[in-house]
Amino acid sequence: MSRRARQRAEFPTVSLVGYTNAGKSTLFNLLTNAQVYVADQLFATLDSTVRRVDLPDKTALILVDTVGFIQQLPHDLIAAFRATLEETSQAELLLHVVDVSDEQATQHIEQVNQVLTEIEANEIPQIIIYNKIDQLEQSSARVERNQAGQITKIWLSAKQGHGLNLLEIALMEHLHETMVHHWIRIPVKLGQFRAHLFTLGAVLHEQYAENGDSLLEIQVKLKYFNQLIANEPALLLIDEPDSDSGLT
Ligand SMILES: Nc1nc2c(ncn2[C@@H]2O[C@H](COP(=O)(O)OP(=O)(O)OP(=O)(O)O)[C@@H](O)[C@H]2O)c(=O)[nH]1
Ligand SMILES: [Mg+2]
Repeated sequence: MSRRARQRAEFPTVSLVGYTNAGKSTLFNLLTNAQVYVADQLFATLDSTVRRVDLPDKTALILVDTVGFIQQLPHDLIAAFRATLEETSQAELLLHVVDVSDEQATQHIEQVNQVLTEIEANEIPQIIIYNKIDQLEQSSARVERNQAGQITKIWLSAKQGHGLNLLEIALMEHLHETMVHHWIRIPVKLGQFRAHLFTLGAVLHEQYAENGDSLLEIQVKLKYFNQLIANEPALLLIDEPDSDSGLT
């Protein structure tokens, strides 16, 4: 597996989407300390960019900066646009960046959502990022939550770095609720650990390797999965085994 594919398997992917010029790359740079090209022009970003981000609580994620969405995409940009779509449709979470100082903000949100529907990414959870609050007369960084208490909107300024902490909190909260689904290989000597996973109800399917190692398909909360990986260095992430001869 390539390093990128490996990281993909281990960490959840969060994709920055939004209308062109909304400030996606600026926010990407802020979160990753990267130096991705930012410009006050349409389509400053022509290809998607991928970096790992470690949140303050050590939760890791893969952040993807994408090509700006627009209703009538110029013909020569369609290829670049398609390449970035694949990243987007596989994301756990979308950060939908909006230039809140733009009079057309509401229409842009609708247009972006239309494109997301076209690429079958409309069911992925979304947090709306109202960016460029420094351009508003009076506004401070803040979050809005829905009735279930989940953060649905964040007001911030990517350029000034205001509200970055709120975005990090939103990501940590969201990812801690995210379930991960993996195949793992447990050496025979970690039998107790294997039993523990069964007790937790985390095991979907089990097979055995020739040497007696246990191959388990597990589903757990990401937060718990990170702890498992940290506490059991002998535990290996594996690709789904070919044969289906295992026990359930
Ligand atoms: N005032 C203000 N300007 C911002 C803010 N965030 C980004 N910008 C500016 O908005 C312009 C576009 O920023 P980018 O980050 O390149 O926007 P993008 O969404 O990546 O654009 P595309 O790649 O073309 O889709 C740049 O001039 C940024 O400096 C902000 O919080 N406040
Ligand atoms: Mg960009």
